[in-house]
Amino acid sequence: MRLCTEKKILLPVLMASVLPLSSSCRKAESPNIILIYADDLGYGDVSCYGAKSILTPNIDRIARQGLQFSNAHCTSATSTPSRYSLLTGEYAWRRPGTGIAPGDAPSVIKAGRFTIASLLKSAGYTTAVIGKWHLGLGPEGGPDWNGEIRPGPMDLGFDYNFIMPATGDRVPCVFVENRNVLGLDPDDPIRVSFKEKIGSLPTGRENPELLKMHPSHGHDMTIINGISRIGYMTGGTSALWTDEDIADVITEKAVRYIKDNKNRPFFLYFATNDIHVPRVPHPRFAGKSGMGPRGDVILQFDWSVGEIIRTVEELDLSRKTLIIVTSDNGPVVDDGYRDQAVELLGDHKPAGPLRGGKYSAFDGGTRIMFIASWKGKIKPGKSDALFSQIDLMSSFASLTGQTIPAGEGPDSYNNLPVLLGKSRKDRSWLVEQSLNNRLSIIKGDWKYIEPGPGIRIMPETGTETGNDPEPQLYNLRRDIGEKNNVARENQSIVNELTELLQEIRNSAE
Ligand code: NG6
Ligand code: CA
Repeated sequence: MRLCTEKKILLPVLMASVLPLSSSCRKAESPNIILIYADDLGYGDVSCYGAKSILTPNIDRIARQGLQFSNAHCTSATSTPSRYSLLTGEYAWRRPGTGIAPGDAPSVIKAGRFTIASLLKSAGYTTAVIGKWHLGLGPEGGPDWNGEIRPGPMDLGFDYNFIMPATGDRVPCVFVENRNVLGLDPDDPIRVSFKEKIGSLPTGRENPELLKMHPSHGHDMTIINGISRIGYMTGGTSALWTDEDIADVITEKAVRYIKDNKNRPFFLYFATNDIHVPRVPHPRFAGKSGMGPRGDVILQFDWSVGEIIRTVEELDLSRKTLIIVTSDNGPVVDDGYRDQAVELLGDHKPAGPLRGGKYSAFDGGTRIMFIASWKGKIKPGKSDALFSQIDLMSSFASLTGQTIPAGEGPDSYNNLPVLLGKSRKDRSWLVEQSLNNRLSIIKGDWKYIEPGPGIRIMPETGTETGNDPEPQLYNLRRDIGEKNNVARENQSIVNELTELLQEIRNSAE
């Protein structure tokens, strides 16, 4: 079928350089799409992006076979908003309630909303999410862990889901498969609270002697598998995950999914638990990096990537499969557990040359590793084009010949030529979100961080937040480390970017 995809243009003048895509009409294709989404993996955490003290041979291999981006961005410096924008094509800061979701949050994306999964489903794909969800489940008031979990990914275009509801450090520590907690014994129901202690399970605060990994900040509530978490839970004993096995379990599910669906177009959103805290590698990776658990789970993530690409190759699907490897936000060293990440970091720079990290308005928070590979279609190489994950929705629409319904994906633009390496043209601008919804905007060489109150360094994590009561302007081409604020000398650029940001803010449908 030959279809024309014409994405509604919100800011025609501003986005003119991205659109239209060779008159927006191209032959629809339906490669399998595997989106591997790491958690908290830094720009400098993998060897093809310059890491010296840690080797990631599988990621390096896919980078050599594909296109390695040096100027790609997620939309936010934390998980839930980045994932929200990735899946909906809408900036999370436009929607209240899209901040870091608690473990019992209701579905953050309203059931029935158009997502990347529903887009690909309408293009005839079978779709799945395997791994970290962190976008809430169930109705207002939260999910019924002991009954049917609805709404969930299946109400957002995913035919299959095998997920961790929130994060590894939040209760409940169970997998959800489609609409149910996996392995739950009805006689041992799950209860969860983020307000007060419930049940009789020990907590990290009261029984630190029971811990195999101690918190450095927060994370002192219910102990599961020797690790105290955020939140309290009781029951569900037979359903609890074992942290050491999470990578194996979800990677095996992903591999099985690829094998089972090898004969039809599929979309697999494989969102790993690695390298988020608590960092608990399988024994075969423990101690292997020399950098403690944080380094070990980078090796584990690399292994997961290797299993996926090996499966694709063995099934002879490389020419039919677009694989993307990227991360939800930048790196953090101490994110709440005493796991030696700080002590054993050595010379390693998790954010590479970038300043800040997870939570931060500096590029360390939101410029991420991004690799796209598709044998025979994407010419191996490097791209320094300014690219945003939020454009995946419209780019996939263009690829598969689909139209995005009016009002959906308002911030997603068709950037397929850049994704496929046919163009190196920068996105006209992009917006980054950090803590407290502070926004930054990048346009060409310039990055502007809006002023506002707030702490400069997070005491718990040591992250430079990028918060400043003064406007900040950096020339990223000359100063990738955002060291010299040149706002005063370039008032007209500050004015231009302030206005542009305001215009974008006001441009919601
Ligand atoms: C923070 C947690 C942090 C991590 C983060 C979410 C504390 C003190 N810190 O609130 O450990 O869980 O939320 O990370 O509780 S994210 O990558 O999923 O956004
Ligand atoms: Ca994250």
